[in-house]
Amino acid sequence: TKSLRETLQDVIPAKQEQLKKLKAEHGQTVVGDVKVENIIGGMRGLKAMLWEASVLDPLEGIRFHRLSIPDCQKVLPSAPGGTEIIPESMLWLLLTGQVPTPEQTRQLSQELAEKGELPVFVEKLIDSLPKTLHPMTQLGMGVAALNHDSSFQAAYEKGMKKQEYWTHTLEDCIHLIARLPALASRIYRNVYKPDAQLAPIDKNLDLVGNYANLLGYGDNHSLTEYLRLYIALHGDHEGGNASAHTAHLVGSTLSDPYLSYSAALFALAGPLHGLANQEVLRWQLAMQTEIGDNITHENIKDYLWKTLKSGQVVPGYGHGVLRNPDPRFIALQEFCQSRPELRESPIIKLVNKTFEVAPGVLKEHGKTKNPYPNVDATSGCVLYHYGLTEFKYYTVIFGVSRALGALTQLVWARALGLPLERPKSLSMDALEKLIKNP
Ligand code: AMX
Repeated sequence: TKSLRETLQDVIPAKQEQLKKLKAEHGQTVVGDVKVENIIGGMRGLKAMLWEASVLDPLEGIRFHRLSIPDCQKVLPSAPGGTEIIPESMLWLLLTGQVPTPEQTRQLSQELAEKGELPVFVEKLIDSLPKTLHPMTQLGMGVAALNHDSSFQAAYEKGMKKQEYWTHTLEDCIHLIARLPALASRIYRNVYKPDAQLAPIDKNLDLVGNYANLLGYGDNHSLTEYLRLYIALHGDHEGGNASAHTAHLVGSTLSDPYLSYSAALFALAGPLHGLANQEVLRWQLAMQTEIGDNITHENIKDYLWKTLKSGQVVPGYGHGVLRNPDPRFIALQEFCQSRPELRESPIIKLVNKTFEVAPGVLKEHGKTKNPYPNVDATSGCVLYHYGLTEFKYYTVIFGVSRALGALTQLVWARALGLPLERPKSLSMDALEKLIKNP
């Protein structure tokens, strides 16, 4: 059985060769136009970034190295006693393009558990923060502080060769992922359960097994399985989304993985991105309060229009790239349908009923290019059902997850020697001049 590092050593040379060939043979090949609407429209649709681990198709959704979500659910190993994909198997797939064996997955789980403790100074830093500070701010601060032990930064100071960049990047990425459960659960404990004792990391458990334990939900097998699936599925969504792109941009300056991912977390903290799952729950609960027990299509429709007419977006609907229901949403809904207690849950029922009505209303409203749900339309509501009701915390769980993809890309960016990112910007005057004189 090969280790993760040996597997990467095997696959990197072919990728380096592929890039060299692309550069040499197609450096000047044109693959798209830049329109003024791209420049003023948040670069939507512009093909301008290399990202190895996943590609997002507008209709079909995400594929991780060619595997769709249902493919992954068939082939990626789960935890002992579980049935859902676990983040370790997704991380292995993202990093290497290969499906790990159960044994390889266990080895990775073990390594992560062994590296999972936080340095004492980071514990003290987090404990010193006011509990009123948003959990995402705390997470970003904690991740940035972990760069104290960055292997990449230490080796860079000593003058490492470019060929060694990726190995040190990988060590940092593995350490960071390993420490996220301890960091994220410490924030949860401090903010919401100040009297609770944090469990020690169990060296025999997988990453999410430990995370659930640390959060105080270790005995809830169903929630633990949901978190495994949730964190595996949110791991990567190609490169252009704000959090992934931020990690890539900051990493391109050769900032270490801790600083790069810390920056990504602050992009994730925005309401149009990762904060949406907290917004969805707030919105669905407000809907429930307003319409009471009389949950009919008509009442939901009225509530949707009320939201839209007040100038707000319908949270959990629409997407920058997707033009169909998000297959991650579908996968989480299937998880709910497979469990009787979730099928009967009032909040999950409300999410389902909203899904039956919202696309029609959004089409009639006529603004969004995608009237269908994204993953956030359900993800937080399931947590709420399980009793994890502190919705300001939800984006932290997303933040634990997105590390898988964003950090994978940092390894690839250093292995491929990708350069500093530096697009050209223009003022409106300069743009007008260019339009007159292309
Ligand atoms: N409800 C109401 N209006 C919406 C809408 C929604 N759910 N989604 C998009 N629109 C509006 C936009 O605000 C925009 O209006 P404007 O022309 O007045 O500015 C118009 O439709 C066109 O937008 P778009 O091209 O369809 O979407 P986009 O690429 O600009 O934005 C997104 C994508 C996700 C930010 C947007 O759909 C949105 O705000 N959705 C609600 C928030 C949400 O669910 N975010 C989570 C995204 C997934 C994630 O990152 N976790």
